[in-house]
Amino acid sequence: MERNEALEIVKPHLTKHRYEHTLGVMETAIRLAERFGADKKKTELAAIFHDYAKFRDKEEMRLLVQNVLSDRLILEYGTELLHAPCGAYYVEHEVGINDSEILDAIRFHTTGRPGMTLLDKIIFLADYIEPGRTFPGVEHVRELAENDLDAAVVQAIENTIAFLMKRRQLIFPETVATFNSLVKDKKREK
Ligand code: DGI
Ligand code: FE
Ligand code: FE
Repeated sequence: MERNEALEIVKPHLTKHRYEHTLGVMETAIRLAERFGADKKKTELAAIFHDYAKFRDKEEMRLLVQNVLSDRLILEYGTELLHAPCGAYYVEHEVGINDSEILDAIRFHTTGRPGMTLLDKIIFLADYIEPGRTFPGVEHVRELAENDLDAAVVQAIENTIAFLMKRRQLIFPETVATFNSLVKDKKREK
């Protein structure tokens, strides 16, 4: 699928602000793919569709997770997490993309997962550092992403977990498992 066709499909599902975020993620992700050697077409499509379900009805997504995706746990951690796994499902069944690497990058773009693929990391990070993002500490993650993808991902996760803790929000166990997995990989390198 060509870029413009994909953008036309996703556009009506997003607000103007979220569409601009998506363009930022796409451009950032492609730059990361060039730098770290990922497939550019897969990166482009995963980025374009990563927030496809951001504005879907929450109740519809809860039912999908419960009845079709059979994931009880995620339902206990607030509604923000739903759009990632539900997005992967809708992109497969409504848009017709069936590449499992693209679908996984969408599925895990909010929480990560232990043993993230290169494409997972690129989409996760591009979502965090695209030019429209202004979180405290984002500039440091952008610098890390210049030459150490894993260091950048682990820093983004640290920031997210700290942000959630400060607000007394629940931390999804897979987010912590992703952090642990990256820290273990780092220790093994030494
Ligand atoms: O969809 P975006 O806004 O572009 O970004 P995203 O998919 O990373 O979603 C960010 C939201 O997800 C933000 O509100 C924090 C929330 N989030 C990320 N990790 C966790 C989480 N929420 C909970 N409860 N637990 C997590 O581990
Ligand atoms: Fe998202
Ligand atoms: Fe996003």
